[in-house]
Amino acid sequence: MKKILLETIYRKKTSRRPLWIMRQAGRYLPEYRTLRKTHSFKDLSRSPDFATEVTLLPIKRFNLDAAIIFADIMSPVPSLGIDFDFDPGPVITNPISDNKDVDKLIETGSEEIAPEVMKAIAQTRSELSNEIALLGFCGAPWTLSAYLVEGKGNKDFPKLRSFLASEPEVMERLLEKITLHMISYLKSQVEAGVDAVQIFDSWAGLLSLDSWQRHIKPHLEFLLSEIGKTNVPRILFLQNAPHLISSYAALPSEVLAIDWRVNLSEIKNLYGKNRAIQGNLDPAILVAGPEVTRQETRKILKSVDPVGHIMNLGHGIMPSTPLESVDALIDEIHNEENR
Ligand code: 1CP
Repeated sequence: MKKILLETIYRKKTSRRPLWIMRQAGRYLPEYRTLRKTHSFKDLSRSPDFATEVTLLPIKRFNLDAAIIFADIMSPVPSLGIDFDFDPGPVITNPISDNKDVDKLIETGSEEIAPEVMKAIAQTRSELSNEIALLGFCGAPWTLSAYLVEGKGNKDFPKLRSFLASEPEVMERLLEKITLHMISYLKSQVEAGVDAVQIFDSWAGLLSLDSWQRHIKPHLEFLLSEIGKTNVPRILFLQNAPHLISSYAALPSEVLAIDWRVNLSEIKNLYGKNRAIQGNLDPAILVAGPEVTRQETRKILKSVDPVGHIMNLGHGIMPSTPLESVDALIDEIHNEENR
């Protein structure tokens, strides 16, 4: 059996568009909320058995074309020697503030980077049916550094941006170390059995084009080209960065994934000739209910050429999303030809 997600990535014609949902294993699922009553997020994500179970929850309930391994962008961070908690997002105990902090980051062998994630991948792959793709992921070097320097998610990340301006050399060393760590981490995921990897650059848009090209682009480009050697397709997701899309599109990746702020058919016409495009329904639409979800999904289906289009949201599904909206989205995708 072929995986329509992979077929679409390589721009083959398929019976319908593939669909998966960013953050599909999260708090909008009642089964997940029940598990969270008795276990912390850390407990769940650090146990291969729980991580496998949670990865499969959305697959059991919905007809989706990919599972994404239940972990967090912070999962490879403990092996760097950094302490943090979740509240609900990552909160770093001692954020990076100088060269000494960067010196302290541990350079480990790949077998020490989140071994629980590799076990969960192997277990999930063996339980998942053959036509469903399993996705691995990591945070982009910039997005991970954003948390490590700012200390937590924060509007416009002012501390991070000042740090880059005042300590560009420290930032350069931090990005270099994180990049090497992410390359090892993703390569291990590929060995453990993922079918594709997504690189989440959720905080891509914080910098000017000039600053991004000078400080960030070389690291991301190096990561992508190293992962390209594995021959597993790369999905590059950037969020809230319309001014950087053409630069991201020039980086090596099989799929460009974007948020809801931009017109997907324009993006596909501009950058989707030799690659696939993923996205981009506004997650807030689903919160508005199944009828609006149907209408807005149909608008995307009508305007975006199906060859090389992976349907998804433009960012993670919101915890307050009604399950009926997810059903409506799936129904629209599965019945596109009949409408
Ligand atoms: O149960 C809980 O309270 C924890 C909520 C939660 C979950 C379910 C967190 C904390 N992480 C996750 C899992 C997670 N995170 C997955 C697993 C797959 C899935 O949900 O289906 C993935 C792919 C991520 C990726 C992630 N984590 C990103 C990139 C994607 C995005 O949304 O932009 C980012 C930025 C994070 C950081 C993070 N971890 C958790 C939260 C709530 C956040 C974001 C909020 C913040 O910065 O404060």
